[in-house]
Amino acid sequence: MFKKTRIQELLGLEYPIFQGGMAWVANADLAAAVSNGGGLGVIAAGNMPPELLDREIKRAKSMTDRPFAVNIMLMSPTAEAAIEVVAENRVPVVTTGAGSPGKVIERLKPLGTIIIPVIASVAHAKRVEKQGADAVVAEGTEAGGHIGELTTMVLVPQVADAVSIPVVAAGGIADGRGVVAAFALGAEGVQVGTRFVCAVESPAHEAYKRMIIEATDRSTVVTGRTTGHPVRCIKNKLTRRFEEMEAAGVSLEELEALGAGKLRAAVTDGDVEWGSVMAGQSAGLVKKVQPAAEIIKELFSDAERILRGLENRLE
Ligand code: TUI
Repeated sequence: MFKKTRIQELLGLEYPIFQGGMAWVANADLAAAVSNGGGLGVIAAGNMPPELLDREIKRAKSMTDRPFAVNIMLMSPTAEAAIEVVAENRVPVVTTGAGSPGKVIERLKPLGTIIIPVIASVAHAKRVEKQGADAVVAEGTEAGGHIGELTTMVLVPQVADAVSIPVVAAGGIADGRGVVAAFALGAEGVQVGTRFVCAVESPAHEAYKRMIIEATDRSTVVTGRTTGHPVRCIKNKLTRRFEEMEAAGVSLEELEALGAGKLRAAVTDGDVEWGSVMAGQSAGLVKKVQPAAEIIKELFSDAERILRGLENRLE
């Protein structure tokens, strides 16, 4: 077995693994299944109305006694309301994404909330450490959804060198090999998104799960670079239309209108042709739908086996 990392000590986790805070996918059912499996389950506030977030937090509490987190998507118009719902419910851990978490830290740190921002650069990691973050998730561009520029391979070791708080690696990790690689790069934990979309307990539509399972190495594409908000999705009619419109130089408003509501259409209604099928490059590594607890066990038993194999390569 692995020695406990600072991330496990900080959060009281059996395994050093977070579930990604994926909008519309990361609900109470998935979060509770991951937490009950020994990882950190995460409810994504996304664009949820505050009443719905409140309901999901209470539902998660009824399904698990273990710690779970809420992810606050900072670009969302509902972010401020989400901070208040998290405060009222005394959620023990918050992860943030897609922006600067200053307000989250200011409001929630005095309540004792553990705050773990997702960052995509060394500068941002240093800034949040100074602001009082307890750890960071360093997310490479292999990840799904809204992404930064740097790969996990180069981001994680540079962030690990630059900060003294624990680093969790994200982006491209979907199996035991990825876990070992993340630890080799200086991470003390991993965050996994795409593989948990395909958990039995994930509410994603069957068609969404099937699209991930059928994906290969080059199935994803990044659109929206011209808007300043690049997003990685599985290629479909929507991403092709997006590429055409970006090439034609249409306005930001038109591009935003094309994207509006499309993630929910894919996740909830299963519209995988015209919906936004956000997924990481690791989709090509995801082979089946499995219970979340089984995914976690498999990742870490494979990681252990791989490490022992590596040790045998030493003279
Ligand atoms: O946030 C994510 N992934 C997401 S959010 C999302 S919802 C969405 N839908 C449509 C368009 C855009 C978003 C889907 N996937 N991951 C965490 C993440 N954070 N990745 C990159 C960043 C990030 C980027 C810039 C964090 C901070 C930042 O700048 C901070 C600053 O102020 O310098």
